[in-house]
Amino acid sequence: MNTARLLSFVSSSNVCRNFSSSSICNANYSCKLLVVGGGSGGCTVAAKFARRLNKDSVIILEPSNDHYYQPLFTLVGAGVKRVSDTRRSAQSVLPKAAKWLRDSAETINAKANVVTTKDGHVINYEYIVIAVGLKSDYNKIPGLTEALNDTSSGVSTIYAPEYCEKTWSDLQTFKGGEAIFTYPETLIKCPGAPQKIAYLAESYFTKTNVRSKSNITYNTCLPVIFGVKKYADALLKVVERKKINVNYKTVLKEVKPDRREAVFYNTDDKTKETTMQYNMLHVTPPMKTPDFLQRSSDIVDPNGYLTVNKYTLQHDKYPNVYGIGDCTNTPNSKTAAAIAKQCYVLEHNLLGTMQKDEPKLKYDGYGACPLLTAYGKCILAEFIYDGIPHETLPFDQARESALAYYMKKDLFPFLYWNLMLKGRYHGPEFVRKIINPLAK
Ligand code: UQ1
Repeated sequence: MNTARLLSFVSSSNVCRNFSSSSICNANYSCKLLVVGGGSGGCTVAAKFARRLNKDSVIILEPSNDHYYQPLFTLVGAGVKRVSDTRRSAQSVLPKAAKWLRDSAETINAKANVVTTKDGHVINYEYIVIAVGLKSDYNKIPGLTEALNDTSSGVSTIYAPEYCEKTWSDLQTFKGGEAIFTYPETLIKCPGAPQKIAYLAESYFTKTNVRSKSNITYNTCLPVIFGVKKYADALLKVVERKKINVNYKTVLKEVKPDRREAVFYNTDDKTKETTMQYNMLHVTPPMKTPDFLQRSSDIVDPNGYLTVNKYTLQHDKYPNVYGIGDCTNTPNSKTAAAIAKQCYVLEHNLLGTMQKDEPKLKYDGYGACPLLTAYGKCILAEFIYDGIPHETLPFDQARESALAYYMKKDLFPFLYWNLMLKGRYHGPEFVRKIINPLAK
């Protein structure tokens, strides 16, 4: 018996189960498909392949016990949902026919088809899907972590399950003054959310009669309000109606919670700084890919994003490596709707690769962003690569609608938990073909 088989035997024996410290019992696993990450992309892909391949062919590497439906965090911040509505146990969503290792990837040797884990296990794979997402990089902003952890600081973010309810309590305690909303100078997930929460805050302040005593400011690193012109034009009207001050190319640099001050720089001239007083500060933190990818220079670009073909989702160097979701370098908007479409393309292309065929399907860059503009109102942006609108519904989706709001609040979470995570939802293209057949 060679060492690898011996280790694998030991790991599955009772000897190993009786030791909780994995450093004593490093196991050696082998699988046909390793899925790294059990979030939206990882769970969906694992569900598809667990169904298609033989039992025990798929291993999912995911350290967290909880799975969150992050698109609802904005509505938690606005007091419409609770954070518990967004959470399910990983156990309940990960496919039963796959093996879940509660551990995270530490290194990858893509030439040798081996991943090592934080707990010291070794996983040999034939094919791998990397779906590790994006994480918040709070340390990039001095003072931010301290401010977020202080319950009375007035500083919060809807980008984390531990802080999105703080946004709601900050909205309720705000009695006027300066409310500031930020957008960082990195790629982020859901690029619409930083302004959605500003719009909902404005509506809430109007409802509680503090709007007339307050200024609302949205500071964004971007030179435009939104990357797709059709929706940007509509959003500028919302900004005007709500009298929100927008400062472009303006990025949060530091938070000084003891003085309730936020320091911003200008992207054209970083030495140009402005200090603003706040009573409430909503921060969209800078984001980066997890350390595992940052360390894996062989498979990522200089910013740490997995380098895949933007149409096929296959890695540009290693044909048995695929990527999905927020951690890849594809230039689409990082949203759950994008993952719904990507998983269909990935499924077919990876199956092709497994049969020694070329990847045939192409991801068109589809992404969707339900831009909440008030309680009960939403602009449902849908677009593909190069900012080209690609709408599903048979009316102009740049118009604010109540239907889109209820889809965002109730329909999309339902589709997510009941179909998408089970690998049975690929976005609204099939609906679009039926109800909007003449659209391009
Ligand atoms: C969508 O399909 C989806 O997946 C469940 C979302 O969840 C996050 C969305 O936000 C959006 C906008 C879509 C697109 C669907 C339709 C029907 C327009």
